[in-house]
Amino acid sequence: MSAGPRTILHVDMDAFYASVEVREDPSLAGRPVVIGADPDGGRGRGVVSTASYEARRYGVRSAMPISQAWKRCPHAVYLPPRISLYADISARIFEIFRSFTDLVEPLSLDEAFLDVTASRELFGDGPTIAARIKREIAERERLTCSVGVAPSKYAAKVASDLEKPDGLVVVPPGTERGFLAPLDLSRLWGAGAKAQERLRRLGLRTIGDVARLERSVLEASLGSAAGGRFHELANGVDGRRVNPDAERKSLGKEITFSSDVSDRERIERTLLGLCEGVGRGLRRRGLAGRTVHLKLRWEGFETLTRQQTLDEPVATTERIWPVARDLFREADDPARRVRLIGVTLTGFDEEAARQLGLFDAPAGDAGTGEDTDLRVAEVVDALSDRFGRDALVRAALLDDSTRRRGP
Ligand code: TTP
Ligand code: MG
Repeated sequence: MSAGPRTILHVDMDAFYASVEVREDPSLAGRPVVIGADPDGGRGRGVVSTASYEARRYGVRSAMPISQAWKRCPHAVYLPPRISLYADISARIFEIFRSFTDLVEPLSLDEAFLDVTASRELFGDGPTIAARIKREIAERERLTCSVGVAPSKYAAKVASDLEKPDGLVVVPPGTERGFLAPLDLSRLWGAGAKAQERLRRLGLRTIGDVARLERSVLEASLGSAAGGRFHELANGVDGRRVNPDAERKSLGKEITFSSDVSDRERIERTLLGLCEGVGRGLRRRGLAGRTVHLKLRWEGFETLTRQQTLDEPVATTERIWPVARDLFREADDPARRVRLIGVTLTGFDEEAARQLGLFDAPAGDAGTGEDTDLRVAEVVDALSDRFGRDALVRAALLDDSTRRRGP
């Protein structure tokens, strides 16, 4: 990792679906365009996906019923969305992002964080890269976007929105707090209507007001987790990394047997292998999950799922396997043969994963059981990359599981 402040970009396409439709039909340029009509072009029961900036002047907004948009702007052009077209364009835009850095975290089809800290030597400083990305998207796709450049995700996200459309807002390192201070607290990331209402009742109006308040007062009003987080964000403190895997909400593996299996030991052995695969996948991505899901399909195709949520996120076979095995044993009907078995982890928690040492990890010394498991697992990963895996680890785990079976 390079020292010094990070350079993070937040890129968000302008009126994305509507802009694409205007590009496809230049006669729409400059006119109010509303995306979200029913497929027959009717104005029936749909909701607005988005509207061109011309239509927004009439108060048309995303998620508004089409009937209401029609009242506000009857002369707009109403079009049904063409998601696969937008997805193709999105893929090409993300290729442009990835030509500047591998660290691209997609937030939606039209929006991403980019960590370009290590790209600066090659492509120029943050504002230069932002301008290049805007130019390439304009030249190749004939679309505009808005970009925020900042040392943190939060400041970059806020910055990209300030001068839409076709904006480029730069927040130099060290100026985050001053940049955020005058903004309305509705721009406080993660503050929903309820939290905002509470903050306003404390007499706060701007992000700067939140920043100046004692942390303990915020914690007392909003709970320690949310209060603490808002206090840090308002003060420009946001260490969250750009995570290229963040869009991943679950990671799992499953196997369909070539013929239905009645041998319980073989099924458990297979499940163990799946747990190992999932654990490796999690660790490789710096993830840890809190919920273990088991999927079981009987002969004949009936399928059931069982899940268990743990107190802390896990990423090792040693932690995943006993849970998956118990879920299987509870769900199992030994009279029936098994066609498919699978295990999936969800409930990823980047913060917890960092605390477990999954990120930037020189693993700590003495620690929790999970720390120890984790070091073992990482050693096993490294060894198996070199020698191929199997016998050693699985034998050990199976022995262990037999022992744990006791009381
Ligand atoms: P946004 O980036 O939120 O909106 P936008 O790109 O249309 O406009 P802006 O210039 O303000 O960024 O969402 C991207 C696309 O996602 C949008 O074009 C349509 C779709 N979308 C919905 O389908 N429903 C919604 O409620 C929202 C917010 C977006
Ligand atoms: Mg957008």
